[in-house]
Amino acid sequence: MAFNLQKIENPDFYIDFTLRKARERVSVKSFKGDKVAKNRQAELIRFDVIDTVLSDKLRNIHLSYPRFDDLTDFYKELVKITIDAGQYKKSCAAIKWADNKVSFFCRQAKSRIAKSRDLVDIKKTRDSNIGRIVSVVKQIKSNLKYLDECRRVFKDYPTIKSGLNTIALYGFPNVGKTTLLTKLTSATPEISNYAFTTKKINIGYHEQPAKNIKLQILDTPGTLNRFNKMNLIEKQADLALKHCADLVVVVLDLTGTTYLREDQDRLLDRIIEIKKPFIVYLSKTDMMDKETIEKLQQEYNAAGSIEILIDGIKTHFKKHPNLAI
Ligand SMILES: Nc1nc2c(ncn2[C@@H]2O[C@H](COP(=O)(O)OP(=O)(O)OP(=O)(O)O)[C@@H](O)[C@H]2O)c(=O)[nH]1
Ligand SMILES: [Mg+2]
Repeated sequence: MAFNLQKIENPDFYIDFTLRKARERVSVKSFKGDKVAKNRQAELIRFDVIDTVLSDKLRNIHLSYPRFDDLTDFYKELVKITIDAGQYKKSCAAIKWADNKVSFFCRQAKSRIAKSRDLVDIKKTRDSNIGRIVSVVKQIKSNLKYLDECRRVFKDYPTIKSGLNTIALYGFPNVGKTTLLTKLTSATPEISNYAFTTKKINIGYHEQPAKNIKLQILDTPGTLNRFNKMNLIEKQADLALKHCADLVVVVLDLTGTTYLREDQDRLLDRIIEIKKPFIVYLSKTDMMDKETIEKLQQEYNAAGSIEILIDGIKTHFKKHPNLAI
């Protein structure tokens, strides 16, 4: 999972859980002094428990759900296309507001109870502040619900690490991108002889510790030449390409068994348009004769084997002194 998020419950769950914990704590304590003193001690403990337990729950939510502004560009864009970013921000802020309010009412109640010499006043203070706390938590009902909906969407986000040399495998459906990922890394995603097998971004790591090489390789779902009417899966691939890839490997299947060469050529224009460095890789060369491979290698300045591709990748990253390779 890209974000480590906990399941969110409804307000009644948090309220019941907290008040029960507070009741349990108060009931096991024995208090000293007259009736007023005993009640005062009990209610001070009750609000201590309410503050700790409820704030803990709310704080866990607003700390674990990432602030939109802290997200990388890739996740910001992904959030924008998969959920309502405005409503997400508002919901996070509402949880924080509720957390502060709960603590405020607990402090207010404790301060008044500590000074009170009157049993009725102590009970009144307790009931009115518990009432306010319950009302605060009920007020964020729709925000809690929305954040839990977001959690279900976030669950399917790819976990793309920042700070690693990242390569995106890009190309038409069925051309052999996932097969290439399995040759470069130990990832084992599904490979099938039909288009659109890959429906999410598969991630693998190519590591050669002795040579200080660590590459993050993103196998993107197959794309077609329809940049203005992409579905969500294609949009994800496009975002990974734009925001995460330091280098793109364009996988071309020029065996004539899948897509037309002219159509596949247009993907190269796309890469040039978004100004990404790229290497062309010819897949399925075992289905071609030697002369054809040599001709295509020259025409596209392409890698016609996995060894040549790895050499090309190394050469590319060596030219970037900031990168680890
Ligand atoms: N002969 C041969 N077949 C290959 C090669 N690479 C892939 N294939 C076959 O081509 C088909 C598609 O391979 P995938 O790796 O799933 O292709 P993909 O580009 O990831 O496909 P999508 O996920 O649908 O976009 C499978 O049947 C593979 O076995 C290759 O180098 N040679
Ligand atoms: Mg695939």
